[in-house]
Formats: sequence, C-alpha cells, structure tokens
Amino acid sequence: MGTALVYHEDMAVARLLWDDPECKIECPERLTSTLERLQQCGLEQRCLRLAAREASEVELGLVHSPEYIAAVRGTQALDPRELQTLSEQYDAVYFHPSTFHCARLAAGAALQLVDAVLAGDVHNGLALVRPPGHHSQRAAANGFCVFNNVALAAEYAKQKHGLHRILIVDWDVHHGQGIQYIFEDDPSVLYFSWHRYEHGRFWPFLRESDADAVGRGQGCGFTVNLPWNQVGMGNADYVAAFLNVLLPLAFEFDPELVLVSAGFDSAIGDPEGLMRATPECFAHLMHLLLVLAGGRVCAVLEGGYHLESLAESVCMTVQALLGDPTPPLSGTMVPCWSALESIQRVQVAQAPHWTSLQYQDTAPLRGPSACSPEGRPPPPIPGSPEYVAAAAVAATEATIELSSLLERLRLHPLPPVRTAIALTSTDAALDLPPGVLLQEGSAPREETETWARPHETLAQAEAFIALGKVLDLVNRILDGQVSSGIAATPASAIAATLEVTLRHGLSLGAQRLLCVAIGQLGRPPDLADDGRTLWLNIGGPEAAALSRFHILVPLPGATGGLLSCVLGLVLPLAYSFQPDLVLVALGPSQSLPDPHIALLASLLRVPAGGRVLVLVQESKPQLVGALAGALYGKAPPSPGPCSTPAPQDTWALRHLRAQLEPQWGMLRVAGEELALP
Ligand code: Q9C
Ligand code: ZN
Repeated sequence: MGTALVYHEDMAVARLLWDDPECKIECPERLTSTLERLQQCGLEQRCLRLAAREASEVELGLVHSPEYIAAVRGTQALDPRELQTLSEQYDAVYFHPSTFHCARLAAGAALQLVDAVLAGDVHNGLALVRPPGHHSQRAAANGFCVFNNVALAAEYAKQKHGLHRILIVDWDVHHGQGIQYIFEDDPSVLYFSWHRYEHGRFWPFLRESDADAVGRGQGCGFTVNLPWNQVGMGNADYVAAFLNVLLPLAFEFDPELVLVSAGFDSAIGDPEGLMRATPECFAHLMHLLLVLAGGRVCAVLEGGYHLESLAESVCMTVQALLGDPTPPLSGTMVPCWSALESIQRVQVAQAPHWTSLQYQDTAPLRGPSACSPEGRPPPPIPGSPEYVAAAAVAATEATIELSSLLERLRLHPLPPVRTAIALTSTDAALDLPPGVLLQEGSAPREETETWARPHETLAQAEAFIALGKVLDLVNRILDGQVSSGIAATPASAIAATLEVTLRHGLSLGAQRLLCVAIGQLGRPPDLADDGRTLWLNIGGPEAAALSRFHILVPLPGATGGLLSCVLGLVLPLAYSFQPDLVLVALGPSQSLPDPHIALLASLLRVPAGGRVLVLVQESKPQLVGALAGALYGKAPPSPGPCSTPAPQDTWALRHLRAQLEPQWGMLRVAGEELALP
C-alpha cells in the first residue's frame, strides 16, 4: 500500500460547549462525515490505516513553550465556564476538556505520518485531524488551532530524520501565520501560503500576510505569501498560482519532503473562504506536488467547513495520493485579473531570492490595482446578517456544483487499466512496474493496412505490427478502458506512426488532441488547422507560433530551461486546451535525459485527466521503464538542483508567451493589455 491514512476517532470528541457563531463551524462532523465519505468511495480501504498516537510533551516542545503546553494541559480539569474564560484570551479558539488529548493526537498523527513516509512504509499520506494547527504559535492558540501540527512535523523531520530542505504548502484559505512565525528565519523550511486577504481586511488582518513578507535574515525568500484580494478564486486561479509561483520555486528549492497544510476552506461552498475551486482542483494540486521530493508528500488537514465540499475535496486529494488519474477540471481556464495581479506581486517580491523567477515577464503593475481598498465595504462580521447571507449563497451554489461533479464522475468512472504498454518483438522482456499491463491486442489487419498504406515506413513488418497495437491502444483509451499507455516502434516509423495515431484519434471522435512532439518531428503538412489538434514541437528549429495550434520551441539545454518551458508553456497550453488525449512522441534524434522525459509525462498526465499516450522508439528499456512508472503514478526522480536557463531559451519562451497570451487563457500575466477595462 502506497498511501497512509492517519486518524483516531477520539479527535471527533472535542466540541464547542457554548454559543459562539465564529467557532461553531469547527465541529466533530468535519471528521466523521469526511471519513464516512472516504469509506463510501472505497478510498479508505485502499490506504494503510494508521491509528494516530499522541505527541509527547517533549515533541510538542519542538515548537511550543513549556508554559503554553502546561496551560493547555491544565484545560483538562476546567469546567465549561472556566474553559470559556480561558478561550477568550485567544483569538477564535475554544477549549473542551478533551482538547489537550485531541490536539496531542492531531500533532502525533502528523509526526507518525512523517515517520511512515520517511521510513518508506508508504509513499505518501494524509492525517485527518482536528483541531487544526497552522494558526497556532509558540505560546498561543489561535484560529481553532492548539498545537501547530505541520510546524511540529517539519521540525521533527529536521531533528529526528536529519532533513535539510522541507517545503510546506499551505492551501488552506487562511494565512498560517503560526507556521510563518515559527520558520521566518529558517532557510531549511520553505513556507508557501495563499490566503484570502482582501488588502488586509480579512482575518487575521495581518500586515505580514502580504506578498512583501518574505522572511528574515537567513530565511529571506523562504516565506512566500500569495494574498488573494478578492473572493471567488477558482480552479484557473489556483492552478496559475502553482504554475507561476509555487512550482518554479519548489523545483529550485529541491525539497526532500513536502508537507501540505491541507485546508479545504479554499474550496467551493465554504462559508469562510467564499472561493469557487471545485473538489477536483485539489486532486490537480496534489498531483502537481507529487512530482516533488520523490513523491514524499504528507498532507495534514487544516480547515474546511462546508461538510460536503470538505468530504469531496478530501476524497479527491486521497485519490491523487493513491495515483489515480485526475478528473479534468471544469470551467473555462482563465485566471481572473485580481489573481494575476496577486501572482505578479509575489513574483516581484520573491524575484531577488529565486533565479527561476528572474526570467519571468514581470511587467510593472498596472490596471485595476489602482482601485483603492478604501472604496470597499468592510467585511461582514461572523454571525451578522450579511455574513450569513453570503455563506448561504455560497453553500447553495456549492450544492448544485457538487451534484453536477458527482454526475460527471459517475459518467466517467476510472478506467479498469491504468497503464498499458505495447512493445515490439525486439524489446526483450522488460521489467515493468507491478500493475502495468502488457498490451497484446491489435487492430484488425485490414484496418491497420488502410492506415499504413500511404506511409512507406509502415510497410516494414515490425512497424506494421507496432501500428496495429497502437491503433488498438488508442481505441481502448478513448473507450475508457485504459487510462494511459506507451507504444514502441522502430525509430524510422515514429513520425508516420504519430501521424496515423493522431488521425485515428480524430476519426474516433476525439474533440481535442494535444500532440507534444519532442525532437525533429514535423507536423503533417495537410493536417487541418481546425482547432482539434494542438501541435507543440519541443526541439523545433526555432521559436515560432505558426498558428494558435502549431507551436515550435527549441529544446532547452539546461534543466532550469526545460522546467520553465514545461511550467511556463506546455502546462498552461495543456490546461487551456483541455485535451481528450495527449500524444507524446519522442523523435529519433531527441536528446532529453530519461528522467526529464518521465517528469514531463508525469506532469502532462495532470491536465489530461490521465489520458496520455507516449510513442517511443523500440529497444529503449530504461526509458520505457521510467515512462511506465511515471504514467502509472510513481514519482519521477527529482531533477535535482536546477541549472540556470540559457539566455536564448529564456528569450524563446518569452517571445512565444507574449505571442500566444491573447489566445490561451492560462498564459496570461498581469500587465498592460489587461489594464484595459
Ligand atoms: N470570517 C482554520 O481554518 N474566524 N481556522 C475568522 C472571519 C476564524 C480559521 C472570521 C477562522 C479560523 C484552521
Ligand atoms: Zn482555514
């Protein structure tokens, strides 16, 4: 089993004992209904179940002061009136006689998960806990949080396991100021948080939640804040934040472990966040993180207060951890202006500290940013009629959205086969990862002959047999029986096989095919430029967008160049195009190292809903092995410290992005053009 689920039913015991509209949303049902949904979906059963243990007081001391730990210990003996009085000393916190026990279980669950992942018992995992942790500080409870579960896990990974680089991704809708304070001068922990900010008008109303708080001293550049200045951020905004900020920094940082402060109050329907990201978005975000740190990812629950949205989002997250292909994202993929402005502000603030940001187009900020925060109405007070009304609208909208999501998932169940591989006879018995299937079937001979006829190179016996298998594989992928595949063919037949595969896919009714041709593989000259095929040639002779659907980019020389090409061009195009299938073809002369090809395949799987077919040249057992792992959901080896992109690669990328930006929403950046009302 690859994924741990850490839980203990005692964590559902603590609850609010008096009337408080602000705190009542942090209720036991958050855990019980989420767990029930995981069981219903059969996901819980696929995980390694671990019963949470309590963190010891020595472990709590990794982050918290002895006096504070003693104060929380003392709450066990208090009566409700005394508990309420103590709770009032803190901002948005309540204590229950079981709080000390629950909070030690929550912290212990996070530590246990780190142990399981670093021992190699599992690849990754989720700790389902309450109380949450990211607002908690060295000597203070805050925002429903008692002990800082994720900060403790990071400190524990450093001290007990000797790690040197830990990435914390905080996708909860609130700023985890507790984590920021604990690590603000520590360069071994890179803390990324996005949060509802509204120019400082949203809780916890801190100046230091803004983008210009970047850490102190040695830790300068290791705090990354992405403040959302409007509510309603959705899938495109979140994915854009990952592609444009988090992932470039994460690859440059090269973490040994990723911890996720996985709050789901950033999802649709949540009364606190008022955002619009749908549950599948969290599968996408998690899948994107799984390419880091060799897949060592530990997620720990933080917030999330709309019970259905929370449960569904957790299910999607666990599905991603298990390696299941992600359902495609719904909605048009165009980030909103305010999101782009926030993204650009972080890029500007962080550029002095990160090479990978210095090559991005960061035009001076213009446009609606000028609108003064003073002109905005004050935020509704929790419990006030306005607050209740906004939350009710969000909840209704979410119920509609969730039922349509469940319907879509019902219509597109997971294919029974995740990855199938079609090899030629020259490929000796290969070491395939368990679960990967060898494709035996073939298209009928007459059909294969019809497709092969116009191509001389496909007349050769080996190429012809390979073609029959590819045709059948495409059939099975578009049928929903197989999710992803690899097909081998003689080097001389790659170009023709790619062309036939593409035309076959279109003839089977594919609406949009993304073709990523690596190396010298020209686009078939008579292919219709009708928007059904997006042809992207990496390794083309020069940077050129011959049309919106025919793009050439030279193969970047350095690892850093390749990563910026993938994050800055390939994935934004893939997310904007929303393909039914991605065809990747590796041309005969292409020179990308195998691990880089595997990384590209892992990443392309995400926007494509898992539907990726890779054409390789035969007799490349190492490459096929790496690709099979990547398509099956195994973490690719991290590319290691990034080299700086070559100037000509940076130029090529900028040139293409500028040219294509008006046509492809996910390439947008905040800048002059967008300033026009
Ligand atoms: N409407 C977590 O999500 N109330 N804590 C803010 C603004 C406190 C959230 C009121 C929210 C605490 C872990
Ligand atoms: Zn939160």
